[in-house]
Amino acid sequence: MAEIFKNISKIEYEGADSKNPLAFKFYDADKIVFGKKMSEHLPFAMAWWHNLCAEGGDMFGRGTADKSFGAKVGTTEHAKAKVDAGFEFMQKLGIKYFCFHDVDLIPEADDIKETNNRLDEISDYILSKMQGTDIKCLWGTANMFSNPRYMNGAGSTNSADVYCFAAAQIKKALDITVKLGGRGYVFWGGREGYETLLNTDVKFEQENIARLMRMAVDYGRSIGFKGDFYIEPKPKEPMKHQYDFDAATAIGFLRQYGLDKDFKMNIEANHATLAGHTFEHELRISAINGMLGSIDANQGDCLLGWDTDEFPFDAYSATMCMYEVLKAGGLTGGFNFDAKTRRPSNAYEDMFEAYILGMDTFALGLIKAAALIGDGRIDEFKKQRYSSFSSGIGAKILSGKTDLKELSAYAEKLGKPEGPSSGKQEYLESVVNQVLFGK
Ligand code: XLS
Ligand code: NI
Ligand code: NI
Repeated sequence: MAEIFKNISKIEYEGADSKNPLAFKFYDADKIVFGKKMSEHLPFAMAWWHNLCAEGGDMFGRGTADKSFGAKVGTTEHAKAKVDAGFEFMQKLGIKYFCFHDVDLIPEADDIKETNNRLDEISDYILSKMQGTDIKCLWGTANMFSNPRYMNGAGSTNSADVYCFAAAQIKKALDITVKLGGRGYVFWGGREGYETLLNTDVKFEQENIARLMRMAVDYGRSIGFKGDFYIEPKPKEPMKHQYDFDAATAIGFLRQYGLDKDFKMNIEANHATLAGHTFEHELRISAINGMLGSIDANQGDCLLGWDTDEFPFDAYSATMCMYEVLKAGGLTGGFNFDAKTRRPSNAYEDMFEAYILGMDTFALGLIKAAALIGDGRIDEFKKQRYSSFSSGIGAKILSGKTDLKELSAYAEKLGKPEGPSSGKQEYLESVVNQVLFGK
């Protein structure tokens, strides 16, 4: 089969001084950082939809990038050409995983039976491409937001018939995920939410979503899926209000419906900021609840109020992300670049340069997070900050063997509390800068 990205050869690590746009400056796959190879800390994945399907269209204009890969768009040949392009792309970058929606792989037919036949054919083709490479599937998902039938939601729809189509898509997407050896299965509830309470029974809708997820778990386990199911929280867009607002909300939902043993979070940076949180906040909330699963690696724009899905460039944010990931002992999933090149970045080289940027940014984040932990000042400060709970009345509080009467008597005796001590935020921020830019 003909090479698609002809003038681009395998991307190599050349180091921080390299001026070669098609080389890694920080991502050195085999380099050991924090006890493991960089490639093991950072299982990167290619997002089929942005990289192989999206042509850069927006609300005001059509696409600018050619993603035909030499075939007529909308045909089976094109679906296969995307597979060829995707595998060549991943191999040239040394990316070991991909993520997909069902309808990223093939053009959706009017009849779901025909769509499923096409999915069988293309997944056979993907499987044959996987053989002889070390490329694997990170996660699959069903697109239950683009087709007009989902205008009132998928699991949250008011139509029992539409609900069955959602079930059918999930069943097939799970079949394909298992066939391709996927590590995870994602639910992103793009249309699971509402525009107005005037027409919406929130409790009914949420219970129905939970029923669908329960059926997905039961079916997945019955066909041998051992991986994690993920909820990818996002507060808004396309809906005004989406049920999986943020990690805390999604975790509460999973616990409420007894789904917490099978699910974890897939945290997307841009969704975190849309929810009014930092990326690291969402990671920390997931981690402390034992639910940090996977990451959609991208970034938003603080001047724009929507999901801009930019390639990660912010080294501070990547450092704080990797600090959380290292502290949590790693991910069960990976780092999926749910990101697209800007509309005017429409050449093949831009696809590569975008991934190089993303991979280098996370490599930098990893190196700097490991250095922050190695430096120790931040962790030590945090430990000290809570030290009043390690002895005396503090230790008694933690033991649970006290009550309001005793604590009140203690306070009265003191008259006035000692401390609390300074939070020292500015000092800690300067430690971060010193570690990031000191050498
Ligand atoms: C959209 C979501 C989507 C999910 C997969 O905002 O990020 O791309 O990752 O359905
Ligand atoms: Ni995403
Ligand atoms: Ni998103």
